[in-house]
Amino acid sequence: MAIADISTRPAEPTAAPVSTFGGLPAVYGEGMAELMEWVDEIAALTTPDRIHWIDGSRAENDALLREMVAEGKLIKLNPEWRPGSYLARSHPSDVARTEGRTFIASEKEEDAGPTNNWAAPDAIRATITPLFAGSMKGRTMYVVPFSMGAVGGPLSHIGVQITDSAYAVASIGIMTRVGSDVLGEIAQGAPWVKTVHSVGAPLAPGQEDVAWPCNDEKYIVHFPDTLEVWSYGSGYGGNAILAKKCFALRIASVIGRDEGWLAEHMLLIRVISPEGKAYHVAAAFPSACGKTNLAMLRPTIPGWRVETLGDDIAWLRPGEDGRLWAINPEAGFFGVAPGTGESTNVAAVETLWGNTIFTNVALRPDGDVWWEGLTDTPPAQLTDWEGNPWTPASGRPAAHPNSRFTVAAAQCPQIAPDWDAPEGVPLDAILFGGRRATNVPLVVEATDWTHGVFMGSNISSERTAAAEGTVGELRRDPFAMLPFCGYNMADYFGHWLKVGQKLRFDRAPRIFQVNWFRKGDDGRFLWPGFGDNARVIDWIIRRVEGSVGAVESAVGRLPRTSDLNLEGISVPEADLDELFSINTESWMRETQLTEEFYQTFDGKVPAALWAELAALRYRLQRV
Ligand code: SAT
Ligand code: MN
Repeated sequence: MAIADISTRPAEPTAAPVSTFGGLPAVYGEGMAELMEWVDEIAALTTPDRIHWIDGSRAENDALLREMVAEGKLIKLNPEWRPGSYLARSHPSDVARTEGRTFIASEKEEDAGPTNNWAAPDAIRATITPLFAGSMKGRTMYVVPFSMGAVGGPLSHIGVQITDSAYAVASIGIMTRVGSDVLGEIAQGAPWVKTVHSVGAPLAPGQEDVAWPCNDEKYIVHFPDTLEVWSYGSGYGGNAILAKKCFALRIASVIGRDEGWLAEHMLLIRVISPEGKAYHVAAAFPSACGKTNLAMLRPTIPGWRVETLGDDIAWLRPGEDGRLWAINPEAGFFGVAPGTGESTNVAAVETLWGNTIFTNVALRPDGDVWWEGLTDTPPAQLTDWEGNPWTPASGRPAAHPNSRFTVAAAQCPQIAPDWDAPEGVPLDAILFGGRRATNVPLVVEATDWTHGVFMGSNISSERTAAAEGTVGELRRDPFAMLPFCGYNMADYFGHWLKVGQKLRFDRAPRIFQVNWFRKGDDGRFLWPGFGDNARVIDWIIRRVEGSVGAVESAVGRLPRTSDLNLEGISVPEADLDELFSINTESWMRETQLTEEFYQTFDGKVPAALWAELAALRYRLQRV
């Protein structure tokens, strides 16, 4: 549905009521009234100078970017190297999501659970409403209707973000489907989630703006009972692109709980075997485990191919056929730049050829960008992410460790041609990963869905590089969802079990745990990783096909060395043995840690998972 008239930025602010400023979208239908009313309400609270309804057009985006360059908020990169691309430098205090300032404001505290910051809804509204009062003064308030998943798709959901950050608007334009056809859905009565964002930096008349407005005080507040997000004070990443972690994970996990599906922190790929058969794999990894690399894997073994469907979030819904169907609700990648290079992830490097917004990376004198790991040697005369001259002798990184690229998924050279198909893809396997120096084998297959859920609930990474036979301090990140689950994680474990019951046992995806990071006694990684992880995927797919063997162990099904495709690499036999060795004593200690972790949930962890823990202990002691 088209919008006849989009409000534009007038030369002079007027005293007219903001809600009538400029043109309003000419989309009619029952649903529009509620949206208009809400926009009026937020404008009355935040008192912006202008309101701009975003239509998602190319011309609008170009104008927005031009304006940000003129205001010094973006640096246009040299089009010869990086066409259509820009560099943003954030305030040095606003460089990442702020989990300590992120709240779940459910009516009941036990619905947030021990892993979330809970706030009483009324109390936190009373705290943040005064902060939003007048917070957009002197600025433009943008109204951004967006769809997660193809517009109108059976697994898709709609949201609207109100924001006073043009950088956020440009980012949402890449990360989601934005525009007037979404308004058409709203007009026809589709439900939508309300998200409000302000950088918290009102401008007095005549006051000059800064390159990255933000506020020292930050609040990222989720209201799962009313499906709202309110974010104040930050312009960065998931704090500002509310469609991402706030909506597509925290709020969507609550919607999924109520509707019988799962919102997951997972990459999504299609693996094509040498016989040309396609399989779909979703995988959850905590941060710093190579998730983006796996999402864009280039297999080292001949005949295998990987197509990318998503790199961060997957929504999984049981289908009428008894299979679990998945979509990537996003439309772009918001990826960590450092460590992305020709040798680690060539597909990502190729994706970034142009039309990319970089944030907090280094600038080259020729107007291109650089970050640690893009090339082995840094180019000369770099400017660091804070705008200062930089050389390798500077003793600090040139790009911020959490510097990012924001780019359309469609630019990935190995994106699946049907990556945005509304119905998604049926899953064949689910992987849970972690960064474990000890205990966890390179790959292990769960015996059934419940065992797989048990594995997911135990994802963790070692804080310290532990020696073989000991467990280091574990940073627990169940399902890689610890900061992203919008409700009590013990209830979430239970919901995973329930979703499994809706699948046909012979059509449910198989569940596997993987660990690319196991170390030998000497602290060496035992597995080459990267493209060779395709060898692990090979075994997983062959297990799904039923064409390769496994042996039972106390912790699940393991490949024998002869079951793995090891052609073309030389991993010493002793290393292979160690990659799959189960140290009973060390595992028993780990079960103790699991028990302590489960106990933090006040008796809410499902009995089926306690039974898995007991069964694991029984099997460990039997061997
Ligand atoms: O900033 S985001 O939340 O979008 C990315 C991340 O922290 O994982
Ligand atoms: Mn993520």
